[in-house]
Amino acid sequence: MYEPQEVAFPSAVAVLPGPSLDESHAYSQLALAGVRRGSGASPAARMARVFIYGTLKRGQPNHKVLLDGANGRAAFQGRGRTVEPYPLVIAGEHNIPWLLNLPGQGRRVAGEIYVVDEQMLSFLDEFEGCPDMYQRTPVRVTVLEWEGRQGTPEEMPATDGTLQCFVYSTASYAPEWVRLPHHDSYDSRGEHGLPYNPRENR
Ligand code: PCA
Repeated sequence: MYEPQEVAFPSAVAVLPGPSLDESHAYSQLALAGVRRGSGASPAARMARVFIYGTLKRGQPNHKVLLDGANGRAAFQGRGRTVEPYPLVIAGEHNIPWLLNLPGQGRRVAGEIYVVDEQMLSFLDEFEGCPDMYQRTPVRVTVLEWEGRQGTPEEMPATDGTLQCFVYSTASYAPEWVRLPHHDSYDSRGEHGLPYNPRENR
């Protein structure tokens, strides 16, 4: 478990430090613009940034779970690409996208950056079968488009244009998956011809 970092609002200006992948930096230190806390939440409720590259993206089959307030809160902040390349493959009988935790192989992967509350983070852990199927790991992302709230420097990318986020990647995959085609931007209906099979159809 992680210790919540209590930071007085709004004085802290947290510029994310360099290349360290200490996962604590994937947590936002402030309550977030566009994400209202539930009435029972503490004022220091911690938010986390998540890099979404697969079926949770806008227009993809599972995006609706991010919009459902019953799961918690999620706010779109922008788009980016992983700093490191990773193999993003579509595998298994249900054509599921997987970011293999092999930094340095594959391609720089495009995705969306969200800030989520702890309820949504727990929901996503469960939804993604974490830690058995995917593991939630830190990743550094180059921000390409930013819609985070103006005037909150805490939430902006560091001066080098990168942000640290969580990502659902996997280290528990069949070895032959590394040899599947590597994608750089997932679309269930892409030319690969491997549309995602939604859970309700399985
Ligand atoms: N859902 C997560 C991981 C892969 C998937 O389909 C995502 O969209 O980032």
